[in-house]
Amino acid sequence: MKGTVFGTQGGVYSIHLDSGEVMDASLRGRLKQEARTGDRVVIGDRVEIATRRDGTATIEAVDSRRSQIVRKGLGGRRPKVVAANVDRLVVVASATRPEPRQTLLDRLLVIGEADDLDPVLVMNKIDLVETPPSAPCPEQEGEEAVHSRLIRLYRGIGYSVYETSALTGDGMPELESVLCSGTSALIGPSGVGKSTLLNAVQPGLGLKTGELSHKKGRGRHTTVSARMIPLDCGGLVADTPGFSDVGVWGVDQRELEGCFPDFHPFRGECQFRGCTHLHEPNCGVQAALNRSEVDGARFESYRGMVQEGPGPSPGSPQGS
Ligand SMILES: Nc1nc2c(ncn2[C@@H]2O[C@H](COP(=O)(O)OP(=O)(O)OP(=O)(O)O)[C@@H](O)[C@H]2O)c(=O)[nH]1
Ligand SMILES: [Mg+2]
Ligand SMILES: [Zn+2]
Repeated sequence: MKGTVFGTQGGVYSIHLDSGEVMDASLRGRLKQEARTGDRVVIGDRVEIATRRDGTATIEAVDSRRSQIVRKGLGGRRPKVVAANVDRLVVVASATRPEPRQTLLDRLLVIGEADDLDPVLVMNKIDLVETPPSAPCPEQEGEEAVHSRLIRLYRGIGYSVYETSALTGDGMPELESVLCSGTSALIGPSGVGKSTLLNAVQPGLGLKTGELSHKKGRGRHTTVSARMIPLDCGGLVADTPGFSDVGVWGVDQRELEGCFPDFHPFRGECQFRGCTHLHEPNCGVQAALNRSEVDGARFESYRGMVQEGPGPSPGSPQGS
């Protein structure tokens, strides 16, 4: 019997069989060995299930993945496969509480670009920053707010940016139309409202959500394990645990450069083939940067990722 892994917890895998039935299964011995080092079975994986006479079920085999979302913690922690066979990466940030951080968003977008996951961006909690039309707009006097600058930046690059409020429902129909087709995965920092957004898309899901910590206004890592959720409207969507930092795994420099669509129009102007845009003379991307046609902070994100290097691959034995 074939099925898809919808959840994993403590060695128990929740499987949705293609027949529509839902069952728990454990890993077959051989796979268990591999699981210890290799993220062998994650949500979204297509698996072969066998049932024993006593009614228990085991995962006998795992299909090769069409795509996988990989993230690594900073500080050399082993990379982790978050979800498999996803069509679309939905990067979620909040306009405030917590404040959006561009370095983190750039990295998450690169993860999406590297695996051709059509990344889109959600700027949630827009209700906390909206100024009523009648009130004088404080933003016109001072500097542009961080979230507004980021929305403008990413739209300028060509990304779809959805401004939402799970609280008031603003922007939700647009987000729903994205999530209701294919398989999406929501990723982003803790506390931005990933689970709350899904509860709003489908009332009754009852996903656990958490208040921010009062002191730092950060999320409290409420969602502890990733889950695949079938939406009544047709899509499949993964809710994943938030995190505070993310490295970019396994993307080497040549590939990385291709993960910045904002560099593309200028690459043709580089004098050297395979230009890294970091130190070569007559570089089209550097020239665009000097003309402010490439965002300075985006370029710094790129430089940081190149310097960090590709790191180990997921599933490689620890310490190698
Ligand atoms: N004002 C406002 N608050 C929101 C909105 N969306 C979520 N929140 C609140 O933000 C807090 C965190 O929401 P969660 O859904 O738990 O955040 P999460 O991204 O799933 O967090 P992790 O599971 O820790 O990764 C909760 O107190 C929510 O009520 C929104 O659109 N507006
Ligand atoms: Mg959550
Ligand atoms: Zn160049």
